[in-house]
Amino acid sequence: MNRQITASTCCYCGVGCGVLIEHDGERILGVSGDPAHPANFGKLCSKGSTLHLTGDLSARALYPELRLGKGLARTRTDWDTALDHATSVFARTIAEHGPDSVAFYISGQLLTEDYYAFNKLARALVGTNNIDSNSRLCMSSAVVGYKRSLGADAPPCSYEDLESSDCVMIVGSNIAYAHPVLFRRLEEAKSRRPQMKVIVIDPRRTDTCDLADLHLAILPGTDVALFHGILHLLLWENRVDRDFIEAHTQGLTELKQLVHDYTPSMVAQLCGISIEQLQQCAEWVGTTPSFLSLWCMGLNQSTAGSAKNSALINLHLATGQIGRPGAGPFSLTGQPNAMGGRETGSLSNLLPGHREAANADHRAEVAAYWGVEQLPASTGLTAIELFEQVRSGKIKALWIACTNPAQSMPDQNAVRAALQNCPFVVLQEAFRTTETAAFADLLLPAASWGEKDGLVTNSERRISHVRQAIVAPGEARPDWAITVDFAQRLEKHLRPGQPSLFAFETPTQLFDEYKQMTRGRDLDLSGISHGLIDRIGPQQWPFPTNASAGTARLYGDGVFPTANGRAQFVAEPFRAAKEQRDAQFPLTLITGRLRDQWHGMSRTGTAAQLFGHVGEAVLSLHPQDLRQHDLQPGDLVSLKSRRGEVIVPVSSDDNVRPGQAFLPMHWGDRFLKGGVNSLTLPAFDPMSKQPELKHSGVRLEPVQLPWRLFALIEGDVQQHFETLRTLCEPFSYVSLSLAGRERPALLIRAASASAADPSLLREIDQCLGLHEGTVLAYDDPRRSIGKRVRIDNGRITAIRLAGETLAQHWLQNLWLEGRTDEELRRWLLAPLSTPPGHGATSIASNQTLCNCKNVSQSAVCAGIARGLDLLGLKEQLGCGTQCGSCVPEIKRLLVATARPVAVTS
Ligand SMILES: Nc1nc2c(c(=O)[nH]1)N[C@H]1C(S)=C(S)[C@@H](COP(=O)(O)OP(=O)(O)OC[C@H]3O[C@@H](n4cnc5c(=O)[nH]c(N)nc54)[C@H](O)[C@@H]3O)O[C@H]1N2
Ligand SMILES: Nc1nc2c(c(=O)[nH]1)N[C@H]1C(S)=C(S)[C@@H](COP(=O)(O)OP(=O)(O)OC[C@H]3O[C@@H](n4cnc5c(=O)[nH]c(N)nc54)[C@H](O)[C@@H]3O)O[C@H]1N2
Ligand code: SF4
Ligand SMILES: [Mo]
Repeated sequence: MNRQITASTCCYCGVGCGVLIEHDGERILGVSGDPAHPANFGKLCSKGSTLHLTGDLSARALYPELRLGKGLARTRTDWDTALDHATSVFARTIAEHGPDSVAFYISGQLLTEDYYAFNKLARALVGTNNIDSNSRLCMSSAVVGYKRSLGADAPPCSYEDLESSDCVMIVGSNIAYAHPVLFRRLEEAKSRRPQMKVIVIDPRRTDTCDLADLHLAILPGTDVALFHGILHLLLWENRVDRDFIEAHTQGLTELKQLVHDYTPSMVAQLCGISIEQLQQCAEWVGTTPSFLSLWCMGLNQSTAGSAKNSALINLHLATGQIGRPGAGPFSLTGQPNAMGGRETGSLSNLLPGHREAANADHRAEVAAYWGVEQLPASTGLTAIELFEQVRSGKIKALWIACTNPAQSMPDQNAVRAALQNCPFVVLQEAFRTTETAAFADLLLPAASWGEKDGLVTNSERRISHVRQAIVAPGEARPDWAITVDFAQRLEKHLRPGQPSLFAFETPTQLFDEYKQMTRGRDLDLSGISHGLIDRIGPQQWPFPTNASAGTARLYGDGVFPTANGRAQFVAEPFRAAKEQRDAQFPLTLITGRLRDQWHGMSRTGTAAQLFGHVGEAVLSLHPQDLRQHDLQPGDLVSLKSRRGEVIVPVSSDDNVRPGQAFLPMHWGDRFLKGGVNSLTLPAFDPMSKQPELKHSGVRLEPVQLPWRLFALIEGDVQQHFETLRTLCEPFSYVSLSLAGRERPALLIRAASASAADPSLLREIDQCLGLHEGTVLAYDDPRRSIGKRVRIDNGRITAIRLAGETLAQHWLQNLWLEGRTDEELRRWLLAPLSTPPGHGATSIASNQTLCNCKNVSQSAVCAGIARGLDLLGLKEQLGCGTQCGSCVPEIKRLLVATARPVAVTS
């Protein structure tokens, strides 16, 4: 076999790790960290290191598919027919209803060249600013924060600053899960310099707190009050940098008046922390030689997201902690190329090169460069507004690329109604399985990671090359090529006889045209090229023509890209989150990420191994709230908000505070009936227009769903997924997941108020292969109880329990261990399904803590019981020795099981 290695970049988070792809030109065989890449120096997290196990071909979109009417099925077509059809619908819609009747909704996961093509298409050719991206749900509050406080959308720091800082404040970021390789770098830095202080500000006690010297579990949404409270203390204790303030800032007088009222007692009470904690935090911030803050969605996804960002930056300006090693306000970027999106103008209010769509001079500059008469002056729609306009019928043709709004947008019932209502939905996707795919009139198969070529910018402004390793499967094409091909067809209608705006044949040509638009601007990339990155490695912008190296840190001279060169203090009062706890909805629902899943799971959800850590969507509640509702862990509840309902099992978790609940964001309607975002609200920040995905008012209602179903089927998981999900639609609770490693299986859990129709059960059995072959069966139709186990070559290959499912975990273990002993036969013939001698066993102990070395939680606990410490566990079990993502959790188990040791004097 012709094995080759291609150096590329991980397609998941904004850390932007370099990966070495091992492949044979057609298949990706393995991945490892690129030791030469300055973001990760060879490390990868549990997601990056399993990239080669994801992306099951049977889940991929391989051919264009078109349907010619709602309710019809899409059928395979060829690229010419597909794009000609799209062209004629777009041309007709624009002619009849004007350019603002169409819209583009794109993604922070596109490459820079893809973005550029989309921007030119929307703004220069179609003539609309209706081009927004999922970064609106992610980074737009940080964009506003940087721009109004510092003058430009530029994170000023480098990853090295994180390592050299004396005090790191992590706010609203679960970096241990969401940016694991950076967390690893921080861990190492702190172990080298234990005097380094780490403060974590998060309503939940996350794995990130493992590194914290101080954890402030503030009440959701109260960050602005906290930051003002810290500033209050800094000012009144004279721990500010007067010289810096004098020379490089403006606006402190007004802010000082505002924060006068944010007294320690008022702030402590409002935030739900102690005055001592607040004082400790302010003391560290005010006295440390270098102060760096890191933040992510806990600040941005808020109706006060812009205020939260600026209030945090205020602290850096007051202490002069910016532009120096180890210091600065450092926003973590979520998606791999959300930064590139911001640079190329991929939010409706922006234009390429950090320009503004509302600025007439900027529009004129861009129009002149593109050789068009003018750019549209009308305001473009932002994500939430855009889907509202789709629903109201104003947007009549919608082009979606590289995002799954029918999973990730808040208020899903409204979003699905919009998609249902839209006359023409185009979806450019790598996977045909997503929730949004169900609404697409035209599905265009996109090449995905490892199959396409272009540039991405990570959180520290570093541009890396995403290189193609293998050919795209089927007829999938790279995003830039799809967009350019469509644009070339559309310009024949909209600009007949004029020279093409889209004479691009390679991504390099797109980049070379784009980069000239950044010349002389804060982000100047004019010195960068694909070739340069290949020669000298990934570089941080600005990188002007003739530069020999990138720029590690901004604002070292105290000059900011504002009109008068001064940074701006922003004085905005604290405003509470939109939905406060009340009698009707007494809990605050927080949503966020898990360690091993990526967003809507189109990719990570194809690898059974990535379900080992967390296998299903479970609502975390404080033990006190469980007791109050008379619930046991594992019980199903109906979780209701003002917008929707989902049924989920509960778990007891004292990492959330009473009155709060946590649900992972990953489960859409495919994996969990209804999907998490049917609960969340569309309210958004007035400036950034970023929705408040982090806090919604919810309540728990008991449900009576006595009839249960559990099914497991080994083998081609994707083949069964859609069929079984559809068959299970009549049940109230439906949850799908994968399990196993070498021999993956699909798992289904469902519940219903009454027994399933026997004919439905027969269909499910047929799909599970339980209608023929060696099937052990027991039925008690009177009690609607049934058990079926299929055995092939002495191993369990399929299971179906109906009625009650007490034996599900026991059976799953038998399946995993490949056992079919006498116990199984005896259990099958017994009228109840309770497993022998077990009661209802829990799967929790089977949870895989260490994915790399496949070490379970129970093995780690047994090791701890034998007296092993972290080093011993690593040596004996191997856990935590590869990617290290599980180390915080192992440490937590060590602490939890620590026994008092007798001390002899
Ligand atoms: N494993 C994994 N990693 C990812 C992703 C993924 O899907 N999976 N997605 C990537 C993307 S696009 C993004 S945007 C990032 C997101 O990265 P993060 O923002 O770090 O992740 P989240 O879990 O969404 O939210 C972070 C924390 O905010 C806390 N929080 C909630 N409300 C508040 C509040 O009012 N104030 C404060 N201070 N904290 C609050 C939550 O409890 C949560 O722990 O992750 C990136 N990395
Ligand atoms: N409740 C709640 N909801 C949230 C959040 C939250 O914290 N809580 N976080 C929000 C945030 S920060 C974000 S960033 C969004 C993310 O939300 P989405 O953007 O919907 O997330 P993904 O599932 O990553 O969607 C990317 C899609 O692109 C497809 N894809 C992958 N590679 C390619 C490619 O090369 N080309 C094309 N064309 N397609 C490709 C994938 O299959 C996938 O379906 O979710 C938001 N929603
Ligand atoms: S931290 Fe993990 S997910 Fe993020 S870029 Fe690195 S390997 Fe990929
Ligand atoms: Mo994000």
